[in-house]
Amino acid sequence: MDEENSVMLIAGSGGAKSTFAGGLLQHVDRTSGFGINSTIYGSKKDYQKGVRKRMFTGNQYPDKTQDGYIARYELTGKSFSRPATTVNLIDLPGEGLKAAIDGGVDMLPLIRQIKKGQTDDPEDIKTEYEKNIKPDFERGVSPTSPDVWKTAFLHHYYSSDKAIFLLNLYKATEENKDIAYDTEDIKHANEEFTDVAVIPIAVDWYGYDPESTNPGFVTRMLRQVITPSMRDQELLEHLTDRINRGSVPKVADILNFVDTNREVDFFGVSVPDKGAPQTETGTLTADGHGGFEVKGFNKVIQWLEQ
Ligand SMILES: Nc1nc2c(ncn2[C@@H]2O[C@H](COP(=O)(O)OP(=O)(O)OP(=O)(O)O)[C@@H](O)[C@H]2O)c(=O)[nH]1
Ligand SMILES: [Mg+2]
Repeated sequence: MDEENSVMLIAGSGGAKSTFAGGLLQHVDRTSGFGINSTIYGSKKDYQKGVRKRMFTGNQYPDKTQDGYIARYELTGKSFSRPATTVNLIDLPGEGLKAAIDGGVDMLPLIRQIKKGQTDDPEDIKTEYEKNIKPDFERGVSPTSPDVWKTAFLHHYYSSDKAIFLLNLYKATEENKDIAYDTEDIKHANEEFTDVAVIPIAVDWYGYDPESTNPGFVTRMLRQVITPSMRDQELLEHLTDRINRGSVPKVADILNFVDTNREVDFFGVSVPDKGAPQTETGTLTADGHGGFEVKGFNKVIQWLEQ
């Protein structure tokens, strides 16, 4: 592995990558002793205007990512026990994503190719990325070819040592949007990475607060003893009770997979919609300090530190 504690975020189109990026930043900004050094590769406009400004000034969810960017978050701070942790969020443009990740006409989905060992050799991918792709990214130019995005994605995948599968519950269950990965991909990643977490986002839509202190200290301690991995058993039960296998089989499969594969970590986050869980307003929930609310990102930091 190239980097000490490098984390890759995996999510498809509309998978809440931008919202997660803004939410993590907000959490860190609000927590004393932590900091983020962010470096943006590719479209700075997508990130600065489409994510930062929309969320931090407009109190709205991010714009749909247009040209694509890679946000590299380096977590710093004296409270952070692993100062070299970096999180890479690759937000491909919708079109590029369609071709590169969801699979074009003759192409197996990218993540599926990884599992089948059908991608180019990781060393060749790295060389190609460093030599022919990275310079443009650094100049703020996003690739226009799906193949180039594909190489950028694969390079980060192969050089990370932890992976987060982000699961946007709002898009996947309310809008029935396809997820770019399935349980087989998570299983494969679990063999390849030192740590894998499935993180549902938009749990506010299910009326769940990841920071609530239920079900009580003793129960939580007991559960911690039984399942030492980082998992929110209450969230798992909460979602399993409410998510219908008939209407969203892929999400139900993932929940079931996580339930039986205890080494996969599982906990939720949200950047709550002001109207959740009743109505979708597209406006973020005010935090009473002139900003927006974020929930559960303390767990993300804990997970990054483990
Ligand atoms: N209620 C709620 N909705 C969310 C949350 N996170 C994401 N969403 C919804 O999901 C939508 C898509 O999120 P984005 O962050 O734009 O997803 P993305 O992966 O960056 O999407 P593209 O860049 O367009 O591929 C948002 O506009 C919200 O409607 C959340 O925590 N709570
Ligand atoms: Mg985006």
